[in-house]
Amino acid sequence: MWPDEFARRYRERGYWTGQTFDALLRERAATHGDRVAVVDGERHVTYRELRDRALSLAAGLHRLGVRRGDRVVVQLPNTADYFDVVFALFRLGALPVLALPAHRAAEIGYFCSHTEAVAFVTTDVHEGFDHRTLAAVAGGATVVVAGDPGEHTALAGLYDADTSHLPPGPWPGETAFLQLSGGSTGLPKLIPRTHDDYLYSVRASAEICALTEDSVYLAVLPVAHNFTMSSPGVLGVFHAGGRVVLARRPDPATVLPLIAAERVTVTAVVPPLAQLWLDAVAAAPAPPDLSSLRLLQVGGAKLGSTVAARVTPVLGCRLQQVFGMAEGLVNYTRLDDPDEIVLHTQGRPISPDDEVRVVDDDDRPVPPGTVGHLLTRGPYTIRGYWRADEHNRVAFTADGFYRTGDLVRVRADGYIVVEGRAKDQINRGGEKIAAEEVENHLLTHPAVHDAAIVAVPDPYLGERSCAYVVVRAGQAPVTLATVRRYLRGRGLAEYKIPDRLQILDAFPVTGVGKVSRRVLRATLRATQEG
Ligand code: OOB
Repeated sequence: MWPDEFARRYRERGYWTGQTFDALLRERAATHGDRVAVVDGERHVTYRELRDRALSLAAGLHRLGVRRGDRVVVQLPNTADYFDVVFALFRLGALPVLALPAHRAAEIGYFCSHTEAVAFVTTDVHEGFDHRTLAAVAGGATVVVAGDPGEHTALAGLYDADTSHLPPGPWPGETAFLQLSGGSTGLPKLIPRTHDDYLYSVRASAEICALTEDSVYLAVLPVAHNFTMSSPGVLGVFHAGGRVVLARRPDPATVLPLIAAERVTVTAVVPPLAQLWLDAVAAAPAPPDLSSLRLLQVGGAKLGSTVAARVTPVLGCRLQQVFGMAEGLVNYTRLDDPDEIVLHTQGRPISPDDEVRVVDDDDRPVPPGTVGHLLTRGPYTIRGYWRADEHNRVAFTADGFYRTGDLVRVRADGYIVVEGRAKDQINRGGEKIAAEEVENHLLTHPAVHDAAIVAVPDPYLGERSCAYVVVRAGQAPVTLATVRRYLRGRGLAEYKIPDRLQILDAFPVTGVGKVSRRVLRATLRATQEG
């Protein structure tokens, strides 16, 4: 948490206003009660209904034993249920642990055990996968299922008409939920966000993106991801009193008709999706009606300027680049910025109190305009991961700056250009893969003597992952198919499964003594082209 002098400053400057998520929804139900908050297929939920549903679900979850401070792993696709669940937990002061629909047994099992979750809320079947099978790794957590619950607790059965026994809610300075880090270590890290800090980023983002009660936001990426949730995302729309339309799938065939039918004004995507939509619209024999669309936000990975330049001519809307991270700092190009900025930079920070430092390998500031490591501190950037003291000593500086792992250049006008990455992570079209996490799984394979996961360039996703493997002497060589099957069998999310495999007799020798895995990965990356 923030030292007192910082907390005081952030309050004095009006960033931390003392509002909770529950209060936000209560206020919106009072001011915009009859307006539609969420559209999920045929289902329309007004602000008043959303607030009522969240309260009665809070009562039911409380009856089930969920208490303030408890952790609840939430894994739901883009459905109206998601909002009932998270706002119910916010009301109780229980902490949603925001898992993604793509997560499987390895991730969910770890989240449940690491957070000692009291409940795991998921769905029945989504994209062909039966999420109820994950109950096997939920440990002591009560399994709650949206849809057909099988042998588990039905979410639908938990809405309790009697809310009189609800205890008082949390304080705004408390942790409201745990967000997942993209990660660069063996085990995913959890990010504690408070009501105060998160809602500041939400309100400020809604203002930067000029959201109003007439905004219609299409949620395409998973709603639990920081981009979709708060940049300005679904919460920014709720703050403004607008309408959230949920897309079950991100493909053009689903999304383009939805934009036309619901008169969507703003949406957010990762670069590969932007490219896919652009290609689909450009190739359509009869162009879809995108006349309502005002803004396409693109972020999560670097957007090439060639793709960026196609957005306005093809879609007829403005482009906004978003460079953010679940740990905090979010940068936006502004709606009135000239093309030069919108096409070629990743924006500038939300807050005048976002501190941005660009340093060399020894933490010394680099000359203005040169590339270095981005460090940041501010009113909505965490000071430490949840229960990770040891890792926090390396992930943060002594004076509280977060080491983003991104290599950037800050222009004279304050705009940031992302030039690369110094963290052991693969950014697969916005989905983040921690090299060490996948390597650790690979190393459990009996035929694998050593393994390194490295990014390879990809024209569509930006990067894909390649597993470099040294096979154990006397063992039959592994193939891409066997490696992929093996990792799936270990319950790893599909996006983390290597796209390619390279078998090596030995890893390149990179120096004397113990070879650093970071150096090894860098060497492998450098030898890739050959
Ligand atoms: C967003 O959040 P995360 O936590 O999934 O990933 C953060 C990392 C950044 O550190 C950076 O490495 C990369 O994703 N990144 C970008 C980028 N936006 C994110 N790299 C280059 N250009 C960009 N525009 O990805 C996220 C969170 C909130 C809003 C938007 C994205």
